Amino acid sequence: MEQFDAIVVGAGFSGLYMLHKLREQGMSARVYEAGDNVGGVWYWNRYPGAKCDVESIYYNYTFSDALYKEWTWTTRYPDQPSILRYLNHVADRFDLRRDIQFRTRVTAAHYDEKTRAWQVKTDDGKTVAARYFISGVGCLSAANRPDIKGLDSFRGEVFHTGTWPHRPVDFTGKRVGVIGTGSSGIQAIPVIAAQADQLYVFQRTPQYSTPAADRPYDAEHMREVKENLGEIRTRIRDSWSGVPRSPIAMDRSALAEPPVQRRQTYEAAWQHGGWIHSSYNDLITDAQANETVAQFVRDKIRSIVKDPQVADKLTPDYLFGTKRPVIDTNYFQTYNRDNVTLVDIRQDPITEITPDGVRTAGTEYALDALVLATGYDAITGPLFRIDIRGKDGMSLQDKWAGGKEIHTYLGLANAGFPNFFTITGPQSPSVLSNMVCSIEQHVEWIADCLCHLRDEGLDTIEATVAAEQTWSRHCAEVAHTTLFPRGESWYTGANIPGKTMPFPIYVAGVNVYRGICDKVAANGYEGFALTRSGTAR
Ligand code: NA7
Repeated sequence: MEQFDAIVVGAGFSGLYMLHKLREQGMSARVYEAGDNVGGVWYWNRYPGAKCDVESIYYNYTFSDALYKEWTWTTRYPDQPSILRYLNHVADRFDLRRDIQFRTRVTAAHYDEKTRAWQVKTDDGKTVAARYFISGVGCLSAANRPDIKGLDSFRGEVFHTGTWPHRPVDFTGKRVGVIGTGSSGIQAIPVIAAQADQLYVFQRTPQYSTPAADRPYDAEHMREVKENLGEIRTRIRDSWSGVPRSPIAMDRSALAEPPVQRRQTYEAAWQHGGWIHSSYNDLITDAQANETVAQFVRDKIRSIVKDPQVADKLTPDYLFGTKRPVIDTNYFQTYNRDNVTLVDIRQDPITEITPDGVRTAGTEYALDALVLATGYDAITGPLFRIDIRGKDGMSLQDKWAGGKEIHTYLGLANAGFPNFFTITGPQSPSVLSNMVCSIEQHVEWIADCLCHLRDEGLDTIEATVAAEQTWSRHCAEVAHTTLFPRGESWYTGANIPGKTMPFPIYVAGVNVYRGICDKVAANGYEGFALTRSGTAR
């Protein structure tokens, strides 16, 4: 059986950097990747209009000055082709591909207590062994194909935004249906509307979305940025979300300002584009403050959408930001087009999909193509697709009661699963942060940890049950100081029938979180049991 120091799953931002760090430290590693090239979620997410909503200059690695200097982003928000080009460049620049096995899915990883190694099985029928098993599967990589009666009978083409084909898709002259209005749907809808003959949008829940105000970066700005990576890195790391914010905006309460001034602040944020919820410091902790921004966005929707009945259907009534907020390019404007019809499937539910289209209780919509913008089995979904078993054959799925009870230490490690690390795992800042910032932090922490084990001649590291309980409790306590757990969203599995999760994200901020992780390491990996040749330390 082939043996490695580490096996890494996934060749997205996490897996690529993890591989680079492992190599730098002289460790042998193999990355398994299901796709036939690098990119992770950005390899699969090729739907029309796919973009990241973290600004380009922050949504990239900051570990290498040379890499930062040689890459030039051309627009404020990076689109999917640019991100994929960037990750291909990283893979080539650091010569990563030779340790990545593409077109291979990891199906199982079992910890063998006798050899203190992970046995990793892949769908090509092989098994390899490694001391460390590292997940870089991401949080949004298990596509949610909805279980709608008759879906397989549809005669036209069916696409999922998360597994878009790698060939051009042309909707010209076609009648297209889009189910779902999350980030993916909201990005795709204006682009598809401009191409298709008719577009029908099947909306279950309306969204708060604000303009991205995407624009080209000018050359002078990029030059300055490249000269200042050190400062940018510090601002990223010192922020709450991994995206630097204006400190002036962040230290004010929305309720402390008179309504006229508050509206001016929101208007300025709306015009500037991007995340409006960082305008004040209590929009996500105080329901009354939250209502001020929610009402502002509702008014905007009503002012943009000409048909008041359509505007009503598009207007959300829940807490702002508890469902992942979205930024868009001409989303609400798209409903003013003659070729776009909004179908509110809460009022008029889809009863089935027929060979010819979508049938609701009231109407039949004839379609040539159907786009499922129905999101992901998020956060736990990608991990549960692998049969991960720790000591005594315990599966991760059982340990977390199918996701109903998540217990981790720092969102990085699990009691009962020695030498297993989850990059951006549940109970870390993950999807409520700039993922690249959180990935770099986790990868560097894991790499330092593995060096420590090697230098000290230690075989295993395993979270203690006590540390895990304390962390999970702390995570929940912090979450409940915010409004996040009150929302119905993929954060808690509300989008998947039968799935419920405790709120799985550590929301004290990437700055606070980094400090905690660093302290754990500085204190000799406090909260972990470290073993050498069978003895616990
Ligand atoms: P999201 O944000 O989960 O959006 C999925 C959308 O699909 C959302 O509007 C869902 O409605 C809708 N949906 C899901 N299942 C169904 C069924 N069965 N019937 C009708 N409508 C359905 O996924 P995205 O891909 O847009 O974005 C994921 C993340 O990627 C995003 O947040 C960013 O972090 C990047 P619901 O709201 O559940 O009622």
